[in-house]
Amino acid sequence: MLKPISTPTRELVNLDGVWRFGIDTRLGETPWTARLDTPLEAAVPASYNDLFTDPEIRDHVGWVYYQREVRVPRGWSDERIFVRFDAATHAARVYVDDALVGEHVGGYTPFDVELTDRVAAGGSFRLTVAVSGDLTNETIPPGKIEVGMDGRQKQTYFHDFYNYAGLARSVWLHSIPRISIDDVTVTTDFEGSVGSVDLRVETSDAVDVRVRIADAGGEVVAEASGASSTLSIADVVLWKPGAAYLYDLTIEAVDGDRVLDSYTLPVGVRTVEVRGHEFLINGEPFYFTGFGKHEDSAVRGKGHDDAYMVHDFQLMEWIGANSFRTSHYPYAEDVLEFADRHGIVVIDETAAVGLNMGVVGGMSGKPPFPTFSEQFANDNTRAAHAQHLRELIGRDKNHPSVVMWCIANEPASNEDGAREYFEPLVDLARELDPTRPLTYALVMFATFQNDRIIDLFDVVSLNRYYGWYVATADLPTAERYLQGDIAGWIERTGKPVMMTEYGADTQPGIHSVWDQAWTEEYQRDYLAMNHRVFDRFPQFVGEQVWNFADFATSNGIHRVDGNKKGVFTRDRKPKSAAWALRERWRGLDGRKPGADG
Ligand code: GCB
Repeated sequence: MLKPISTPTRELVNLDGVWRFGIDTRLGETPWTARLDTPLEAAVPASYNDLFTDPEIRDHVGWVYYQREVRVPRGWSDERIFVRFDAATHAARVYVDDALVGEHVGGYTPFDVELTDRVAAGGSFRLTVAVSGDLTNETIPPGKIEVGMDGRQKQTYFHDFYNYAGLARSVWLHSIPRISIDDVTVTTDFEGSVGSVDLRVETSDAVDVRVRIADAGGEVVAEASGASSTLSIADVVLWKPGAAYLYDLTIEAVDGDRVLDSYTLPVGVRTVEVRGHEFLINGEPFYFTGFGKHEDSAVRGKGHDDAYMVHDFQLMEWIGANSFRTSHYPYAEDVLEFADRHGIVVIDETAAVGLNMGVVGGMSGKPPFPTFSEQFANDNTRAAHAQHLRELIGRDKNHPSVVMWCIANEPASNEDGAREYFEPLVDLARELDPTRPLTYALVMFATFQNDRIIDLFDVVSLNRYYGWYVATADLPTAERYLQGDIAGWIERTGKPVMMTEYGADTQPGIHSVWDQAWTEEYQRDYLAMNHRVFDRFPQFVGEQVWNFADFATSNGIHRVDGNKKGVFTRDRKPKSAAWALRERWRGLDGRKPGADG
């Protein structure tokens, strides 16, 4: 699905701002049929949960309603008209005046609803959106709704970050021409100094297609015609980690000399490949440094915010991070575009976090009932997961920054049924994108002895907390565990191994001369121990610390005002460990610490 942009044939109107807001229990049966009878207003984009002081709103189970009036531009009478939600977490129903016009399930991928026959150019309409943050065993991510002793519904889930909901990304009204470019898939390669850009363009009707590529200075360097074509770029400038270079690809649907539709997107020429133990970008071994992140900030929750985005990338550059994982859901497209422009490498993760009943069993890892069963991750869950994968890859396939898909975080890959559940999803991902490696982030209970699915994937991504959840504050023991664990994976798989999570909760301001959990020194020493071990393995391809910043979680006795494993605080102040990481990472330039060249 193409992102709405402004081109010579397309226009868009941003609908962000303050919308009327209410929760279903305080509105009538069909609240969309009139002006919402509510004193509340909510900011868009923002999760609604932390905007209000009322606990009934914060932890509401059921639908919430957003509403505003929208005016359609006068000049759009010959155009097709759509409303686009960059995300509605986790499900949405869209109403124009009194009518339901569209629905969507999945909280982190965009969707369009066509309004062409419902609205008139120059006219206005009432746009109401019902959004539900509910999670069940058949949603991605999964959750559970229980009814408490007082009769209240309560949402629980199998991940620690707070289940923020609402319209956390932008909303647009946009137009496209009647005959349109519907999709494009870009694959790039190079040989010597010649780059190649392979294109598959989909159009609404059988029309002629012309394409051209301009370099960063605007000069056209390649042209072709036809819906499928391969363009060559002489003296290509590659997109590289830390040294982004983007060409502009312009696609036109034409009738003779008449341009019916025109669309421009940035293209980076680069290759990604896994070979033996190596992760190669442009044929060169790449070593990941960086973080698992969250879209999370005070008041906004998961609301996208350009200022936070810019600042987070600045801090990543300051610390020498060359990459991050979109843990644990697809991030706003603006973030990937920023990464494209700034040469930051992205592991793009689905929202499939918590497919693991073992986590309910605590550190024993014993599931109360099987994860892959009618009761939990069943065929409908997998269908939702498949649909989510289609939408994620459909949205992000053309971003040069995205070098790998992460299909799930910490699934019960050690349990019966894991293979049956994941094999079709892996096949689907490879069919949707044959060019990028696949991975999943491995939970501690999934060991090199008992995991059942690693052979389906390309990279071993370990989430390991030796020295925190296991061997707490005992780094000598933790070091031995970690050493054996990594060695076991290398020996079993022959694949590249990296760490996608390692971290220690740290309360800034607590200090100790001894190894004490929660102190700033312990976070540093814990990371240093991990790094010592990583550096012993030439097959090790990267380190992403958990987490970039402290983040909000649901209530629980394991968390004090959220998860504190951030290297930065929630308001992005560095803890001591930040300087230690900076010291290690700056200047590595994608090379393994200690590696030559
Ligand atoms: C994990 C999860 C992550 C948690 C983290 C923790 O394994 O993948 O979502 O936040 O551990 O801090 O416990």
